Amino acid sequence: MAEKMEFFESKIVQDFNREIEQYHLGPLWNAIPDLMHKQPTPAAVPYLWKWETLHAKLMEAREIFTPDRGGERRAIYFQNPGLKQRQPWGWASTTHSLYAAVQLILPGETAPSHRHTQSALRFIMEGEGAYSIVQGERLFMEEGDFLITPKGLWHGHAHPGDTPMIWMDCLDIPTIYSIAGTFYENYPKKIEQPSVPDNYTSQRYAGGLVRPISDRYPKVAPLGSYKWLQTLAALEGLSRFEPDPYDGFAVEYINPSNGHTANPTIAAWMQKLPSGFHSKAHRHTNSVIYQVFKGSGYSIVNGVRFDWSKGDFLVIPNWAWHEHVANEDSFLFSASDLPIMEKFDLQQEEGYPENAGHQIVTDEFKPLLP
Ligand code: GTQ
Repeated sequence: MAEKMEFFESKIVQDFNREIEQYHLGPLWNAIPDLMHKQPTPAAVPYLWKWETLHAKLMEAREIFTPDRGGERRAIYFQNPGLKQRQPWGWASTTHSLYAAVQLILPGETAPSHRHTQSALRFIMEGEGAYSIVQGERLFMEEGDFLITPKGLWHGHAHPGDTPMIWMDCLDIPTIYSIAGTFYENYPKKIEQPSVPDNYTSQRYAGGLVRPISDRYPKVAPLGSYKWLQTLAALEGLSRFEPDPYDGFAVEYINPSNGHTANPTIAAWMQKLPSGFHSKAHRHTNSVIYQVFKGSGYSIVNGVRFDWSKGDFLVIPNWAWHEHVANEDSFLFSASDLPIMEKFDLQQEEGYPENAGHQIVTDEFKPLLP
């Protein structure tokens, strides 16, 4: 060991390491301990954003940014404090692979249609009356609905209703950025015009369990909007039985024509944690971004307690131990990079081995100063 240290610190090695930099070369012997960890050691940290802050900042942004002025969406993203703002790696990253944001649209506003190689999902937190238009279909949004725009599909939003609407966006922006896979295009006219009846796909799938025979052959997005009442009915049925020890009663949004995740690269779940439920702790290679849709409770992530209530966002980085406790019946929406890990055949999961599956709380979450 001492011999090894001597080698790394010797002048001849250090000089060499520096000298080859001018040729844009690097010494593996210096890099490998950081490049190849024994197990995932994400730079992203567990973090919690409170609804009070999010709501206040969105209200300030009402005046500061309008889609008419900026031609874009009024979205504020979650920048993981462990990842760096405005650095190619880490910018607009909530986890290493995923971006999440809250978006506000006011009555009368239009967010123009565009398309890109990033896949997107929306989870509706507050309000009603706005629509997203995807594949020529106006998908009118209500609280608790889940919407998808997989890569390459035109999508724009408009609000003919009369109450402000707030939703969560999640996209695989950091993943596509890091593999230099971005293509982006604005729609030639401001917003796509309807070419099929409103809420066409959710009507076609009103039955829930059966698919139109024309969708036997896989389509990218046969169903654009997953309605809250259908999701809730599924959870109520599940809740009559035993909860999953780690996740309570959880359902995953799937593509009804091929059975895969609704978005190709982002998994999305709705889970119900009944009042008093205390999950066991586990960890997995995928990261997760939680939105507290209803209820309150806390999660313990790597020994730190995060108290959450309605509207809050909690991020669990890859391979972090975590368990959840519900103070009342709680509904958590979550998005994760599980499909990305699975595509690389990297998904792993394990239960907390000690203390009957529960962590010891060593600290309480406090927001980090910038
Ligand atoms: O609403 O289409 O937060 O394209 C980021 C990129 C929202 C959107 C985001 C997007 C959108």
